[in-house]
Amino acid sequence: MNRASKIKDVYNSPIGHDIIARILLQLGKSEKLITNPLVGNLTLGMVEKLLKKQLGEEFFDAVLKLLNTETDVPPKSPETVSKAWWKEAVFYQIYPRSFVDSDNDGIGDLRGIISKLDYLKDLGVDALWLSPIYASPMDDNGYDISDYRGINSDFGTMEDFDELLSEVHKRGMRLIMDLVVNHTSDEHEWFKTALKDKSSKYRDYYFFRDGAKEAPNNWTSFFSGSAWNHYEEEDTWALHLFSKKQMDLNWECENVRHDVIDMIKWWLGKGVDGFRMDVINYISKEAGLPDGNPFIGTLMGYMGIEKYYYGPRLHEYLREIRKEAFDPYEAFSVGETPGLGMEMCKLVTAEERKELNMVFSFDHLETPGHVRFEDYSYDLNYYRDYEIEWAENYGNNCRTSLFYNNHDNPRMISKINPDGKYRRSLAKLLATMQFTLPGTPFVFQGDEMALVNYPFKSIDDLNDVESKGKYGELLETKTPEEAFKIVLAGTRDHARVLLPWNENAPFKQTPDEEVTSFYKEIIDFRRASRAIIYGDFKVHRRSKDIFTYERSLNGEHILVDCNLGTTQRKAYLKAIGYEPVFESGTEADRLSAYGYRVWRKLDYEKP
Ligand code: TEU
Repeated sequence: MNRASKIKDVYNSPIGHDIIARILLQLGKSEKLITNPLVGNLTLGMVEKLLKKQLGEEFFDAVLKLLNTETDVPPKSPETVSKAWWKEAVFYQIYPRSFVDSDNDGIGDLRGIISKLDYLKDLGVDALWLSPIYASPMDDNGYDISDYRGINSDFGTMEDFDELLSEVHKRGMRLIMDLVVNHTSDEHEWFKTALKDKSSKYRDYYFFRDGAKEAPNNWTSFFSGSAWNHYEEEDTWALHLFSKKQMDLNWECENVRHDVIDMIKWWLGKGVDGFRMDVINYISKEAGLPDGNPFIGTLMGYMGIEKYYYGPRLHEYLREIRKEAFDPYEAFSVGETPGLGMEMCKLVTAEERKELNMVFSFDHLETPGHVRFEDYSYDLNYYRDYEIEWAENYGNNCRTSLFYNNHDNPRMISKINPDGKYRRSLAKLLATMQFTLPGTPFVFQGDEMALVNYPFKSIDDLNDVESKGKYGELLETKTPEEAFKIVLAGTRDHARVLLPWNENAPFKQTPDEEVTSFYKEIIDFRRASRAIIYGDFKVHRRSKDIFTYERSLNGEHILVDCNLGTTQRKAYLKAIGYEPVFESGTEADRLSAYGYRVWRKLDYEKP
């Protein structure tokens, strides 16, 4: 690609599609802007001339560099979906710090998780994902690891972990851990040695720049401020994309890759079934760590992100980890890949590519043109369109992850509609879609209780390093009240409050038993349906607040009818020869607010 390339050709290339789709998403614009012939036939050079003032000098250099880095195209989608346990499984994410506090010290722990394994088994969970439990100073609640082979004493001991793993397996469940290898804590031995001894083998494990008078580039941290720490005494700088205590590992260094692979094999050797891989798409940085493009940095909110979110050696590193560590143990991998579009995700997860099994993409978690730190009403019509896009285009050799909450986001029910009278209906509507759409469901702890956001009163109530950084940044231009209001809308702490079943939980929102029972029933229903797990997907209706779709395989047909809003809607009436299996209301011809109906074809005989 070059400046003579037409917009339509760029949009038709995998990486070009993702880059343009991301820009449109951030701007809240429709793809119609690009697909109309007038714009589509413009060359990049023409657009550069027209928008030079807005885009700045090197915008197209940055875009073309990214475009031309990737020379592969995603493999074609095969006719059918291959079988795998992780396509049939329902996963459940546990954030150990707030799940179950068995010793009443205010922090969840491993023995608490053990005490809830029967509950999780009964709910229908097949696999657990544990957020980090390793030794850590807890600057980012464990995503800052100081010893990959140690257990944080807040959570318990290695013996507790061994017991947890054994009890999980006894119940026929699996357990995946959180692999955080884009960075380590600054209290990790590797970093402490590297900082003190420039001749140490660990010096090359990180990004140090000696003797510079100012930060080596303009990159900013996800947790506010520069992405560089300055060490006066050692006259050096070191890179951290996240908190000041989370130091980026240099994956160009072969010893880093070797030590990470060793560590992965050590955990897999203990019987762990796989890993969720934290910001794994950030591990390959553009050589020389060049300045980020100002237009892109402003648009994305993070300067420099285009220099590392889909780096030049990403696929090579992922293949190496897969071949050396995961494949020998037939271990499962799901990468956390913020910012990757669908085509990039295909290149990272298509089965033939032998990189990751699945990824978490996050573009469905905010309505286009909005950001997490913004108090707005999330539009489920966007969620519908996003899930249809992935169901129809991600391919049978790739597997969508289905989730609407995690430990990094406010609770989805509150984002859609904070009016308590809709809490139960919304919880069940979200579950209906999560357990009948094509893909693998990931339940976040408390989804099955219909949990909502917490009414924090002040910044002092918050624990999250990201939120505190954001608050400090906002105070430069806003009053404390204005700054807190913005942080409250998006703080990750909403998802990290001690669950209400704990004696000392600050939040006595009663778990909704009816919702929990619904989760059990619909998870059970999904488990018995090959059409849902492996079947086709067909849209029957998609209009304002309406989403009606059908799943089918070998004569089994499941039809799902949803009302995505609060106004009563006409139900789908063409379900002749079907029987209702789940329904939120009794009037066959309509759907109540956030109503749903799941039908099963009558004449189907299970093989
Ligand atoms: O999160 C990375 C990530 O996608 C979010 O942190 C996002 O980049 C950020 O909130 C800006 O929108 C992973 C973990 O899930 C998160 O808990 C950690 O804080 C982070 O990486 C660093 O390890």
